[in-house]
Amino acid sequence: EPARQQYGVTPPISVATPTDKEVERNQALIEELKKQGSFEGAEESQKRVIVLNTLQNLTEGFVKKVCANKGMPEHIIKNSGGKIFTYGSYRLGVYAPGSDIDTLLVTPAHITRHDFFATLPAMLQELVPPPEDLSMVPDAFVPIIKFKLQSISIDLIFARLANVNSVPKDMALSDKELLRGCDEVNLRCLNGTRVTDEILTLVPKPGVFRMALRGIKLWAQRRAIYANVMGFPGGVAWAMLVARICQLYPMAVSAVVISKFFKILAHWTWPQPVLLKGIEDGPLSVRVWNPKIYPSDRGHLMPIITPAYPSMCATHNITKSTKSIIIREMKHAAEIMDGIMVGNLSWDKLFERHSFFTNGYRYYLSVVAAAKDKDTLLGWSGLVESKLRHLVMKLEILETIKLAHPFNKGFDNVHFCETEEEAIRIANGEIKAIDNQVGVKTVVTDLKAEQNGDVERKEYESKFKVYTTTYYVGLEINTEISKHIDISWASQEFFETCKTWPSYNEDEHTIHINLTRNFELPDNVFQPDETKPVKKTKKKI
Ligand code: 3AT
Ligand code: MN
Ligand code: MN
Repeated sequence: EPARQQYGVTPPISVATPTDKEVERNQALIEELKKQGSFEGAEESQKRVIVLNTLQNLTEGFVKKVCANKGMPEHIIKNSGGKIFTYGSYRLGVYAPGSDIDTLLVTPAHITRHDFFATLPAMLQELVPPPEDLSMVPDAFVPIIKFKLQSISIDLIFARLANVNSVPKDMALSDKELLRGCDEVNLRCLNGTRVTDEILTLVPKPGVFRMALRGIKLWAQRRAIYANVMGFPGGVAWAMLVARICQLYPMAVSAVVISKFFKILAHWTWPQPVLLKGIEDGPLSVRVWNPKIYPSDRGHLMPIITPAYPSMCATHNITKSTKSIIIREMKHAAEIMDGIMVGNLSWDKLFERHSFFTNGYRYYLSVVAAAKDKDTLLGWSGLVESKLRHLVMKLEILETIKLAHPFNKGFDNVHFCETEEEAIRIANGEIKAIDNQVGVKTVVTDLKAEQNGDVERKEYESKFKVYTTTYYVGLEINTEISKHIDISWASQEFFETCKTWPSYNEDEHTIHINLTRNFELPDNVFQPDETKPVKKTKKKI
């Protein structure tokens, strides 16, 4: 009986059971989520189970093979085990059609990360049907192998338990003693599963939590405030916020959780942290979030703390601007939810798309990363994206700027130029190649999608190509101080930050920033049903 037990660090606010009206609103929520495509079909979900099973079998085979190659005795080969865990949206049970499966392969101490990268890819290739688009990044912050199995994207990471000689199929990762002897990379890889597993044990009714989280995720995506790198909460942070509200209303249905979510969090006394349980000490000499000890932790504006040891802040990227945008959105949503709960509004109102470009700001910064080929730009634009919040923080310092609002994703283009000189001028921002206004042919693309059909069209083969990704920052100007916006200092500082990238090469990677007025925004930032702002003409007297 959930109400009897206290979930979280304070007693519940209410243990009331739902009213008929609330149950009705909750039914309508589920219908709307279905209509909006939040759920995957049963057949597709079944395929995920099969794929995970394949990976589990492969894991056991992999561990045996490595043991045998190392000449280990038969009983070790037989008993070493090996297990696939999941984390991310699949583990939380909030995956949508097309979501990847985030997986973690755990082995006993005698299998190494080197074995993982040296032996597993070839074993994957032997699967029938074989994986597609296999790639690996062994030296990433979280080393990873990525591929598609039966058209499901898989993120596969690895952890070795330094104090364990067998990983049986029924093993859990909850015991923090398992972390003893693990290095930082292994700790990072174990963290995702440990956090998601623990979140699920800290909510009174996992089913209620999941449906509410689906609603909050859809809302945050539509409002463009879902993106950890850009200074907004990511999937884990949104999940923890929903979990905290579930703790406070243990008997409520998801519709009520969503309505309380906005009411409570829009008025939260930040930087008081959101915690799902008391912060634990542990057996390792690793940092645990603690603003009393660490000045950088004191700097977190909206701390949301992961429950699994070692606790960390999942929202350290939030800046002054993104904080005020998140709170503004929550207040707006709280009003809509009042309307929905009394029956004056329907759920689709909550999930309305943002108006960042159509009715957002008069001035935007266009931050353009450019390179000559797609793969070079993928690395470079990723780096620029990861540093964008540093630009936002520099802009926040300026007295002329009230708010710097980063949009949560970039826009990719390829520009086909007649001459190399033209290509260089585009990369440097000396010609604005938007909407084919100059002689350059500009094509909208998506760097991360495999098929950029238009891009390889024959007629452009001989031309000079420039690939660009553009990020937008909306600016709210303090007109009382000055009408003139000087972004040169903030831009220069930002360029310097980007250029400290170890792979940076001035011949390959370029970046520039334009101040863009709303009516100058390119067509590709607008949806088909949206209208582009027009220039306000001064009335003639
Ligand atoms: P989808 O349903 O897959 O869109 P998700 O929440 O599963 O939603 P991801 O697969 O992108 O999202 O991420 C799953 C987890 O992996 C979330 C986070 O703990 C970790 N993660 C993702 N990207 C990064 C990153 N760049 N650095 C560190 N951890 C990351
Ligand atoms: Mn995922
Ligand atoms: Mn993923």
